[in-house]
Amino acid sequence: MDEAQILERLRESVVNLDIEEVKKACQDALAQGIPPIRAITEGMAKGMDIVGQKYEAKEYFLAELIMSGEVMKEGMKILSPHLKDSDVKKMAKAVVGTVKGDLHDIGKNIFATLMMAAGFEVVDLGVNISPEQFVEAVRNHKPRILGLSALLTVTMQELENVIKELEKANLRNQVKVIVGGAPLTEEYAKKIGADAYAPDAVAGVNICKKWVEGE
Ligand code: B1M
Repeated sequence: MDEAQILERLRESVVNLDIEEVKKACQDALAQGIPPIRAITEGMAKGMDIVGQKYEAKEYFLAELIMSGEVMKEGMKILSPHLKDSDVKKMAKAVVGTVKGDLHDIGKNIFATLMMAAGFEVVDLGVNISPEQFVEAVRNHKPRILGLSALLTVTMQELENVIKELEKANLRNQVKVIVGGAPLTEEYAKKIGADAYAPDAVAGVNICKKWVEGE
């Protein structure tokens, strides 16, 4: 089976909400030497896009959204350990989390895993994190980078709230803030005063690497 067929199986297994098949396809991807990041971004994540389209078209409902999240997480369990590069030097600390009111964590988890693989020390706060909790974490962990994820148009505003709260606490100039998530844009990130917008997790990690390497 060639790479294109395995990537197609990865996509299909997510769309079909098939946990056993996603596990097999992930194992086959590794056995075939497909880079895990490709299996994630070109395989499973593309399947998630189709699930989203089916949800919008009312072919899928909340139960299917939940299930697709579980399927992708099972696949991530198999692929994530292979993203790690044991030779990487410790680069800097990053705190990451999904903003208040938002429970989507798959993109944020991919970003966190790739950051760790690149040598960053990552403190993952989880989902539904309030501006106050982000500020507390910045105060306690003193990271160089704060990574914020938002997947809903209704939670985008929370990104700005976090930045305002950092300003109030006089901590804004101590961290670089990077934001990511499907509804965001470069313009929006600029407007709310973030230091960077990442269209995907790989781009996000590259931006963070440049920041710390340039210091
Ligand atoms: Co939700 N959901 N969901 N959902 N869900 C979306 C986001 C939606 C677009 C589906 C749709 O209608 N097409 C829609 C949002 C519409 C909008 O606001 N514009 C939606 C909705 C409406 C909802 C609910 C409101 C549904 C309801 O209850 N009626 C509800 C809200 C719950 C809440 O958060 N309060 C809800 C719930 C859920 C589940 C919990 C069931 C589940 C999430 C499971 C989980 O995350 N553990 C879920 C899912 C699975 C989805 C879809 C299908 C897939 C999301 C995903 O994981 N994508 C999604 C449709 C879609 O996105 N196509 C949808 C794969 C992931 C790899 O992509 O997270 O975008 P993504 O991450 C990307 C980039 O954005 C970027 O890197 C990743 C790729 O490399 N990135 C970063 C993300 N964060 C980053 C941070 C960075 C850097 C890059 O640096 C810090």
